[in-house]
Amino acid sequence: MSGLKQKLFERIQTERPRTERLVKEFGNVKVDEVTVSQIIGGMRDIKSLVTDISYLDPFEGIRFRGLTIPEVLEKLPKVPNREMPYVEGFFHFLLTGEIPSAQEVEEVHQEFNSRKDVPEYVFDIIRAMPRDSHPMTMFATGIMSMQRESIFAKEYHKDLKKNDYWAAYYEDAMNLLAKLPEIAAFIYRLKYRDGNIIAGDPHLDFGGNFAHMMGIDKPYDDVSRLYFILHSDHESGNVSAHTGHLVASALSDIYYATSAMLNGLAGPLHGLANEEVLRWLHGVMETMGGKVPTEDEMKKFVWDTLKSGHVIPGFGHAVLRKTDPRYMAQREFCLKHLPDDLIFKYVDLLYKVVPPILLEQGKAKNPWPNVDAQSGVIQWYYGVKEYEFYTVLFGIGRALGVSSNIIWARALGYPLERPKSLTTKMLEDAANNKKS
Ligand code: HAX
Repeated sequence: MSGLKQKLFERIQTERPRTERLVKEFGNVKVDEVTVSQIIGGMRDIKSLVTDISYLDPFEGIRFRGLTIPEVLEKLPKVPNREMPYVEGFFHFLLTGEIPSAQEVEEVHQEFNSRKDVPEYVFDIIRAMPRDSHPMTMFATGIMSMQRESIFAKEYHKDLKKNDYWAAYYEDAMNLLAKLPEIAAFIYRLKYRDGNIIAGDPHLDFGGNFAHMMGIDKPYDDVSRLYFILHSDHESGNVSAHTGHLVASALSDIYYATSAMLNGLAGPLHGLANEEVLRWLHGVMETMGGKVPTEDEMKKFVWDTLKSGHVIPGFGHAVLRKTDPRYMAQREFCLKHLPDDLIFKYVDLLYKVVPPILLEQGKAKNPWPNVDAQSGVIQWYYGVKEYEFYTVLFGIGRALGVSSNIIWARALGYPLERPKSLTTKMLEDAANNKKS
């Protein structure tokens, strides 16, 4: 058993009794009440999921395993002579809650290396798709096509015990995660670089190798590490994480669950917002003839967008009630590496102009920018100008968090997810009962 799997196994032994005791001794304790507007309104804020991988406080932002983003970036082992931590070490941390040693990071790196070869049929399938297919469709399809490799799906039919499900999911997750950078870079180079594919370099770490296969020089390796870490998890109620959790709760394997979660991430109200931000900004730039608009000009663009019935992409959030710390981490990167970039200046101006407008409009509960407002700017600056691709980058990161959550859900024996539906008449009856 690998070091990471052994550590995870030990952690599972100490965590299982906590969950079992909660259900057995405190199963009837009330945690929350549910209102009609929550039922109709997308289940906002109903406390009905459990995860220890990350927690999202509306006013503080995300903590991964108890650490804020600045703490994660400071405490996790860094790639020598680079600013950002190893993605491998971060995944170890998400899974076990422990900051890995350099040796443990190296072990995860070796484990990914031994599992990274992508079956040729995956490339054939992606190649056979119409070239104008969205990269997210190609990514989800490539992953889905590998479902035949699932160890869990095979072992399930061979007397696999429920307590051991997690171990088969772990194997599937490691096999899949190791291949994601190459599949994503393949899609990018196939679609946008005339199919000029760059082979991976096994000596490079997860983020470094991805940058290498994309064909982009330093510091794009650090950009990739930062991206994958920031986008990994946002507790488990967001569309992508929740989709992955839901699908795997039917004991669908990690390939089914990951391609499903990517399909959720591909929506413009979720991960696709990073593409939408750049599309919207370029509309503004075109109208402005490439110059930075004045504050008043930018305000007019924002109001025009709202009046046309569209949302301002990259602003607002279902849970957060402050500027997203993932936005701030990327902003810091921009201030350090690309302070004079034209699009960064646009985004900076939006940071000033949009929140007061959304407040004045009085609809959005959170007028502040989210992760997607800033992420495309950095990609564009380093040459990834095909903004359709940005959500794929989000997807690689999100797969780290979704896999961690799914492995733990199986380890703790969470059952099939199945909330109860009511009819509209039943809600009306409940409302009338309350009135009388
Ligand atoms: N621009 C304009 N209107 C907005 C808005 C924005 N950025 N954010 C919210 N609103 C509107 C909503 O559309 C809604 O209007 P209606 O009542 O007419 O339907 C109203 O304000 C109340 O919405 P809310 O309760 O504040 O927000 P929700 O929880 O319903 O939705 C969203 C959260 C993120 C979907 C929303 O803020 C939005 O559409 N933002 C723009 C798209 C975006 O940036 N998405 C990425 C979010 C982060 C993420 O998941 N990344 O992957």
